[in-house]
Amino acid sequence: MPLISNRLLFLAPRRRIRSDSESFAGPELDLTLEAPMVADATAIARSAERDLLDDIDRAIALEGLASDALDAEWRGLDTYPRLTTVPSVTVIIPTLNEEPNIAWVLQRIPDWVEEIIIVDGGSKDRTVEVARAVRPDVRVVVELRKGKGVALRTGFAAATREAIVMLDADGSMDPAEIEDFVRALDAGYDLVKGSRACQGGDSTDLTATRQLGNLALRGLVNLLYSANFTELCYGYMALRRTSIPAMGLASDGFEIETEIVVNSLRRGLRITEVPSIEAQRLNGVSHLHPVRDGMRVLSTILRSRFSRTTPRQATPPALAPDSIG
Ligand SMILES: Nc1nc2c(ncn2[C@@H]2O[C@H](COP(=O)(O)OP(=O)(O)O)[C@@H](O)[C@H]2O)c(=O)[nH]1
Ligand SMILES: [Mg+2]
Repeated sequence: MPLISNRLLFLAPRRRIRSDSESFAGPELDLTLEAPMVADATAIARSAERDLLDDIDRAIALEGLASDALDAEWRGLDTYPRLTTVPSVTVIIPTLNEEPNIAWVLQRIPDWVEEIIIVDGGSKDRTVEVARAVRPDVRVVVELRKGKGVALRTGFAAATREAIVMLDADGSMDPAEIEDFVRALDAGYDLVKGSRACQGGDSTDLTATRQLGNLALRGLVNLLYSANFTELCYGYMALRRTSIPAMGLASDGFEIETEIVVNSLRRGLRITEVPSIEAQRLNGVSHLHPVRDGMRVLSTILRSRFSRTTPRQATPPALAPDSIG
């Protein structure tokens, strides 16, 4: 049984049927026995039937329910237009001064994503206020220690859903692709890497220096681990939350993305790539320094490959005192 289900079960609305046939005197069960329709959640959300989703009285997770247990649930309800299961997903977005970009990103996150966590590194602008205005349900965690790696590890510790998708706040990654990542996790992978270099992927944000660095570092990882990745230094990835402890993550900076990949390789986790199209950041400049951060990536690769111990989880970063849920 996949960990994540992205199917909706549509059942006949009992209330509606009841009012349609007031003289009904038969057994209760007959009211509702219309064959359940299994539908793709995302397709429905996008289709003309979208308004059907609005009147869901009660959603019940059906994962793992045997059919007779399902039947019991079914009988016990007063009203239930639909029973539904949706993917259990947390999206984690590290932010550092992304005020002009964050709204664009949040507005494009699919509505079936259950949890969005912003890990803010002490932005001096209105990043957090804008995020809250656009998505009042966003969880904001403040992590004042410097670095994208620290921010992500703090986000991982705060996440509560089964699947975790890492997304940048600068508008370079299209939130519509979240669905592709979640589908791949659902198929059984522990780690799903976005790739700008495989068929269907692309980037307009890669400078020549970065492209060269990525090529060399990716080649090294493929060589040392007998892998055949088309991509290495790219932060659009999804992970199964239960696999994170095995990754033994301890990186503070941008090398976290590489650490996730190489430590997953060492631990024999199931990894796949999905195509991703990277755009230029909407506004502002990158926080990455190609040479400094490239060296950190290199040392992460070598350390992971040649250390004798298997990756162990670093003490989870403590949430900063001013973290807010
Ligand atoms: N919380 C936090 N987020 C950061 C930090 N550094 C970068 N980020 C975020 O990490 C994401 C990627 O950073 P970016 O500057 O776009 O790097 P690039 O995509 O590699 O050029 C963006 O959403 C940044 O706001 C940091 O020190 N703390
Ligand atoms: Mg960026």
